[in-house]
Amino acid sequence: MSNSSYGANQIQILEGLEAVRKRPGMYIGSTSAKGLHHLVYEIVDNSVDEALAGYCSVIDVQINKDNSIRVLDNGRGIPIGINEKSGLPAVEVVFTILHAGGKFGGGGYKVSGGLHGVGASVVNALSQWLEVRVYSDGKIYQQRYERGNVCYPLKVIGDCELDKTGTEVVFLPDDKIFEETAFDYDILRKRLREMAFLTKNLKIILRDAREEKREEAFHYEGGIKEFVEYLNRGKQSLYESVIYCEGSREDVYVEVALQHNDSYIENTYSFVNNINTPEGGTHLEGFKRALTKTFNDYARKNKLLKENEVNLTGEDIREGLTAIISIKLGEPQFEGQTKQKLGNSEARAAVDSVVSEQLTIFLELNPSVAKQICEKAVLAQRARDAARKARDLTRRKTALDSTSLPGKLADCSNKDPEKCEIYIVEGDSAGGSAKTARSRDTQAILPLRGKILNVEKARLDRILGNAEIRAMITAFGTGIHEDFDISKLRYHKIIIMTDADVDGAHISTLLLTFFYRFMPELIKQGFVYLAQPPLYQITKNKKVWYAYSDEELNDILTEIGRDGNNKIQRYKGLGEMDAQQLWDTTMDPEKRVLLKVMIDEETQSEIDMTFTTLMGDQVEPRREFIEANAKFVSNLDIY
Ligand code: TSJ
Repeated sequence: MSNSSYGANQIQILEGLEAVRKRPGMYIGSTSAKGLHHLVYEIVDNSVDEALAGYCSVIDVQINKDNSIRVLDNGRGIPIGINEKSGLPAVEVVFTILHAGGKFGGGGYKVSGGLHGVGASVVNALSQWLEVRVYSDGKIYQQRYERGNVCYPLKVIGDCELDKTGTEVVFLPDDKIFEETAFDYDILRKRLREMAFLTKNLKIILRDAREEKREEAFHYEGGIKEFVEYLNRGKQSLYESVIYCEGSREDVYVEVALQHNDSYIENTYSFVNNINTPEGGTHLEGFKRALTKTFNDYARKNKLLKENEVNLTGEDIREGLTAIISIKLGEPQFEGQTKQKLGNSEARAAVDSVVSEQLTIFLELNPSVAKQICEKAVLAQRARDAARKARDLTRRKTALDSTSLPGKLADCSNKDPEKCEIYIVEGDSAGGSAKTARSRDTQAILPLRGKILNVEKARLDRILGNAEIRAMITAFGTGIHEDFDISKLRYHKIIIMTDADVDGAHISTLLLTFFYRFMPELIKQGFVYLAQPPLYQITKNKKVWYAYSDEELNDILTEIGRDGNNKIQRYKGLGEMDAQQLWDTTMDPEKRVLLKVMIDEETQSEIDMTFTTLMGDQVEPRREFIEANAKFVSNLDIY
């Protein structure tokens, strides 16, 4: 290689990686914690590709003491031979040349054959230092880079066993680029486990070598079949087996796993090239089309639907369904506002064809499973009819407006929704205090009796027949489901006020679940809040303090002195406060603290999973309830 050509290459390389350092967001989305963790996925994706190509079975990911990351795989090793075009070893090209068509630059992503290492140069550019070691031909090759710059040409640093092959990459994210450089084990855990589910037979090990040592291995021989089992854990499945379809059509590789449980909620997750597509797209359409058609055909043929009965809808068949659709294809096209919706029409046809063909066979071979699903769908169909009637009822009521407002509601006199708030209060006695305490002009009070219906465990007809839920729907004025109209909302603050105990937390979660499932816009547009009643009242020499946490209680006691003159009252419920206290601590807009409930679009699917686990039947996952609720609340921003 002549000096001049090496020089020209170097300049190009530096310009490429400099562009990445100038605008990191263009390449990894952001420089927040999210972008930081993205670096790991960019590297691991390459090892997963090697696994998909059939050459790698173990990927070992470690968070080192200094917050650097080591990824080690047992694949073939990034080729060390000279790349013709650049005259450099292929491994150096991978790390120093910005590959066109990176995931954020638009363009392609090849599943097999070439184009590996997309993203490796980006990670390199954004790392204080990065070292790569390739184990191949009984030798260990190494190269080091600092902020993307080559420290020395690729060199042999030692020997290894002849049959050992693989790639090892260690990198330390640049604290000049990232706002946050500490890795979160649980964030990596979630994505790596998902990758392991999506790539059967691949073992992914995750280790934390920092203070709190942790180590786990994710290895699912059943792949997405086990993913479905995992999602259905803690639920009663309708039948034993997870239904699995797999096949290729026109270079689209399709894998689908599904199983119904006895709930009424659908949980379908779709992936393209191992990346979640929360907005779905053609692959999901193909799946739904195949499912609807195959079950209707089967039900007709086997007289589970009579001639005079109408077809089952897709929704009927998907009631209680848990499903994973995972496809791999060469050039995914993403559409829609967020570019997250798959657009390739061949994906629709491929999923439809694979699922129709294999599901038909499965149903023929498993008539008892087929019958159970069809019978559940027929029940869903009937419930849907009943629900329509119930909904017509709420519809007529909203049309009549305030004259038909629920009797328990103490409405406010102001008619400007922007100024109005509604307190949804646990229990009649607290409701009574709240009615006395409130500012009548702008604050409405709706007391709820006891626990509200768990909407994750009831069909629509029962939900709409429930008095507490009907009261909320009519009070809000918005209608529900397809009738939902946010512009009719009568209060711009919907404030949930429950006791500060486990039951109160449970009621809050039930209410949030109802809003989330049936009126998600309320949450998305930021109209829902949680009131924060105090846990303690402290009195000393006729002065009064309120503490909203144990920590705050301590602070107050330290400040006023811990002596016999203190009287501490632990509030077990809202009912223990009189109207004045309730106003002072929880309702006075000048003094109160409200938590605003928000959904991060990104974590939407995670919340979906959280809700269904939370609200499922069985005891063990229930135990996690408080913890998960705390997590949900910690996802909320303090208003
Ligand atoms: F790209 C990278 F640096 F991010 C990276 C790549 C990081 C890690 C941890 C592993 C890898 C990687 C790449 N593991 N395995 C491979 N395989 C290849 O690059 C490879 C090997 C052989 C052949 C061949 O055709 O013989 C082709 C490729 C793409």
